[in-house]
Amino acid sequence: MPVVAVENVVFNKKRLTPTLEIVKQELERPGVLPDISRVSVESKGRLSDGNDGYSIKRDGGEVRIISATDIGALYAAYHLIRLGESGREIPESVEESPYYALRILNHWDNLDGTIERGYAGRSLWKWDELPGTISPRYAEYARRNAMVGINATVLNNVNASPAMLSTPYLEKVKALADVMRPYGLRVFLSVNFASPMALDSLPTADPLNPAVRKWWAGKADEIYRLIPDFGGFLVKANSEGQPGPMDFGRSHADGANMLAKALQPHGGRVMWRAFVYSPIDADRAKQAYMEFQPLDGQFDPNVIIQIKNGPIDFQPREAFSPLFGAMPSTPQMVEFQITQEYLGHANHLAFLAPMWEEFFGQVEPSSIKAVAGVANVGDNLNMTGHPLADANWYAFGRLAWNPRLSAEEIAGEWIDRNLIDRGTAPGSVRDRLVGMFTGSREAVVNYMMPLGLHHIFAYGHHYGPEPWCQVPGARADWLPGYYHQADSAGLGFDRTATGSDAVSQYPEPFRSQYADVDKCPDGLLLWFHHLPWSHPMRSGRTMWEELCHRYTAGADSVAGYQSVWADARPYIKSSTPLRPAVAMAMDMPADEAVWEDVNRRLIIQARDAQWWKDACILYFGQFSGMPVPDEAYPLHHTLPDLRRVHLGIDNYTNPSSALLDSVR
Ligand code: BDP
Repeated sequence: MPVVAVENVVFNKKRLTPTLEIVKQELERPGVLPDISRVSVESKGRLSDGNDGYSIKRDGGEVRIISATDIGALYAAYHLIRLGESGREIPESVEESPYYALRILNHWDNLDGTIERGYAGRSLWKWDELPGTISPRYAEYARRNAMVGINATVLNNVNASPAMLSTPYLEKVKALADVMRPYGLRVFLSVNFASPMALDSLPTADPLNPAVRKWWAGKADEIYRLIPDFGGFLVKANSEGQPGPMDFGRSHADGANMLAKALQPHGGRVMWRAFVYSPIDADRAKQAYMEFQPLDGQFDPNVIIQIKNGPIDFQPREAFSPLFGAMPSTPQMVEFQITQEYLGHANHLAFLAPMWEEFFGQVEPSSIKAVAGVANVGDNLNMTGHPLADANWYAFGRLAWNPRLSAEEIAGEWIDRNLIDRGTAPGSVRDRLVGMFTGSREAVVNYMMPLGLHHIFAYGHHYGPEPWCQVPGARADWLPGYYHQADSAGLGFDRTATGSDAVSQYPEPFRSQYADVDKCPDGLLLWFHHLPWSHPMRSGRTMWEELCHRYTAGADSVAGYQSVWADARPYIKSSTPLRPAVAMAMDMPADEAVWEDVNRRLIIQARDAQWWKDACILYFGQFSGMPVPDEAYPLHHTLPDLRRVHLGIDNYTNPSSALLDSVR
């Protein structure tokens, strides 16, 4: 295909805003748009609150972009670039507008440079250098968000340091906001509810105390003086030891509304998280609903309740959280996790669009107001650790823009753009890559926690299997036994009326479906039911056999990824924008370096899958009293060996491939 540089990008304005300057630079990059000689951009140029949609009209080699806002024009430019880079024709007419007005990343970055549950290096934000030194990576980051339509970012961890709101840090935040603004990225901050006490020695953080309210109003004024388009606050309160209004005998609504009132004069908003579970008797899966549902209607209009997709915690598969739809008078948003805390960190390929597609199949997209994703971004060369994990950042943005896109479409788009050239790679190579992506999340579910099992990880780092894990003094609901309930009678958590009755929190038709063992989907069976090992499954297998079958299938699929990847090797684009996580041999071309990096991780993933399979089959086999079916052999490890594996890792790093060597 002939590649013609766009010679002419013309605007309906003489003076270009910083955003339109970016539009110009992007479209004028040589080779970006095949066959296009002229682009005219008509942006009405309203700064904010307009819809950032756009239309694109093509007439032969000429393209017109029409948008209400400059950011809309930027999104249109990236749309054109996406088409160009993925080898697609520019259609005669494109009409796009974002489904959700707020499409936001949540960083769990700490001020000391570590990232909670981050696996792509250290924080991208170099707080020590800011505001004086502005790393070029900030703009690179903002650009990558704008390319997929993400328009907001929370810079710091929900386990928030009060120092985030101190004046020196706010000046650093301002510097970041200034870089991100032209890319349409609005900055938000996570706040620590006890900040007035920690920063200014107030005797209380009681949300009804006038001095506390004044403190927050003053802090909001200070922030908006520095950052006029500041987005607002994200709050984790009274959860996992974080301070909150309940420390002062007040409710979540009291706390959220106090912050909302401080932000309201400036147009800011509060995202108040519903991730709460106290060590009480109730099933952890029920607690957020119990605590929040009764508060429906009590929140100020600029408060939005941020709910994790599932009721436990970002497991490979969860039922959706029953809180969705249960607070009709309160705006809600979903929190997805892009970083793979429970899905193999940056070592495993787990393309997450199918998980989010599944969520939107259960929770009607129009019933929520916004979408947040916990970022998988760090300061690795490629920002995502696993080179293919960029596809999850991308998929999050695409689905926040349009939740009706299919996982398969998104995978295809991403692969064509980043991995292979559709024109030269054989269709079968592309099809197998797409299949590897779209099947990878189910593969992880199968080799880690099939049939609705959940949270059977090793304590703390959430990487390897430890269904046997016991930690003296630990909270029961942080330990696997709480969730799998394995005994000689069977396996799984009874959440029906005979058990915790969590099913009763679901609306129909889900309630009846989940409660009925014959109607409950296989993928959620052990989430909702404690079933005998001999329970007959739809497949004709017993539950025990099915469990072994799934573990085997999961491990087999990921072992097969290495051949898919080997076949793709000659076709990886030399122009791939992907990079390895860390600098590889300096003389290695990008495509080779990326290929090698991914290959290394696929090998780790296959070994880890075997580890999971062996650990779970051998451990649960002690209870089932039934033989391991032939298809599950060979098992590579013994249970006593696996029980000796204790990963020397913390929350922040990827386990090394040498992990299991000690037990071989
Ligand atoms: C869990 C993480 C923990 C987070 C917490 C949260 O293990 O590190 O702080 O969620 O979302 O997934 O607040």
